[in-house]
Amino acid sequence: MQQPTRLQDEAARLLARLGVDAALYGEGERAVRTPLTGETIGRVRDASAEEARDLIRKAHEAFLQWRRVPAPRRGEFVRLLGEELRAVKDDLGRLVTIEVGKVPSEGLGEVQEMIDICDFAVGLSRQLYGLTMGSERADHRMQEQWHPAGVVGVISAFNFPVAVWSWNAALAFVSGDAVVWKPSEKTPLTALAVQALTRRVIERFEEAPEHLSVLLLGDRATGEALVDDGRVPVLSATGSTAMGRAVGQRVAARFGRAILELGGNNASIVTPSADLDLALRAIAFGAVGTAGQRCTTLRRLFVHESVYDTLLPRLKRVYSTVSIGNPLDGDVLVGPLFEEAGFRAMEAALEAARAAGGTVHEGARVTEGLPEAAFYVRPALVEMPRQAGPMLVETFAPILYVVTYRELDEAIALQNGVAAGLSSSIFTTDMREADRFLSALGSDCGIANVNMGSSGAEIGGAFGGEKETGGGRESGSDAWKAYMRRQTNAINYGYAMPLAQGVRFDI
Ligand code: UN1
Repeated sequence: MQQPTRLQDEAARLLARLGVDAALYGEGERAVRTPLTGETIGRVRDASAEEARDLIRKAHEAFLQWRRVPAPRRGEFVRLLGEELRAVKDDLGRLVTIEVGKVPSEGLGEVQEMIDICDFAVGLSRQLYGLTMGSERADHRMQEQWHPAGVVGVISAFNFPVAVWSWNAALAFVSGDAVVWKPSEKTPLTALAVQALTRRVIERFEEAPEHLSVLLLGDRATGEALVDDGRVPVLSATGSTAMGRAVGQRVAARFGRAILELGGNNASIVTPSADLDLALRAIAFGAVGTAGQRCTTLRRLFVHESVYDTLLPRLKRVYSTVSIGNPLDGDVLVGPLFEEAGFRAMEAALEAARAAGGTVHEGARVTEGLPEAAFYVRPALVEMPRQAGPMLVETFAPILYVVTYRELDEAIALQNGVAAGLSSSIFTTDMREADRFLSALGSDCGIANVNMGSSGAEIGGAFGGEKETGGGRESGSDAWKAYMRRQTNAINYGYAMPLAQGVRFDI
């Protein structure tokens, strides 16, 4: 037998501390690899379609119990979940770094996002408000109520392996729903850790049924079992547009509700009045941070021609000097790409950019002192003659395309001229420009920021985007409504039986 490697050892130690049974990650047909070195750090077993159906049934039974628990008590359950997350933040953040390759502050930031949404959901548990309406009939009143929806299915992607679950789960739990989670088959270890800590909270909390939170490990077939199950009224899926198109159609075919959070091809506009120091920092984090693997990553930059020659050399300097490497071995800003496929996609996009007349700066693989089975790259900055070719689609890698513009409306049209509609931003100190960008004639994205980058949203706002991003909203604001069912009530407290719209039906 092979000796366990350093990272396999460390992952096992973290998982044991996080309360995961060693049998769950020590054996199984699916090998889990770390992008830091490419080595295997665990093995897991997939759920069969039959096991998946059985667990969904159990989650449905749990929902039937959980919906009877008063919402503020459900909030207390989520408060305990947040407490548990606070206690394990360092270990779970470190495991995110090992399993996904994020630099430590981003691994920890992901866990912080989980804590934040728990806090938000605790308050929400006393604010699941309905409305009252004036009735057109005498001695009548109308109101709407929000009731628990049922089992919420969550399909999450590799790049935010645990936070995405929490944005959905925290809202679902306070809404009175049970949750069945199918994480990316490539990041099962962090999912096992989150499931273990959720189970601890379930055990501590008397009113919580055992299967309130269920984890389904597996690939597409397992995901399909969840997508097609009529006992899952709400299905939230995060991932590629191709995946979301398939999931959305299947869920619609059975009249379920899909919350889709799909690809982004996010842009920023740098106007003549922009504070360039601030813009530079925001652009660097947005385009280079997380090695370009956020759905909110900045991928397109429209720079006014009057500031192009000032901004571009500064940007080039960032791209040639930003620190890249194994985040466990030193203080770096850019970790590895998650897998070889991302690297190949990056190579192909850069090739296509050159063919479209682009000038590519940097973007090469970094191998010195790094393991061969890992894929580290220097992020690429590409000057494009116009918006064309690979710039029109999302490549999940650190590539920033830059184009100049003359008129703000032209820049807005370019920014809106792609299929995705997730995030966008403008750098300006001109009030008119800022508000034009935020107006109905401005950005067509679900997120539009001023003097900030496109990524790194807080949980307090609704998160999601339009067009091929899928239209779903998760996290803050009133996103909770998608996890509940609305009921309209008309109540007659009088002695007559008037009909609406003046209709008469006298028997
Ligand atoms: C994602 O990449 O799927 O706004 C989500 C952000 C993070 C979430 C990213 N809060 O960048």
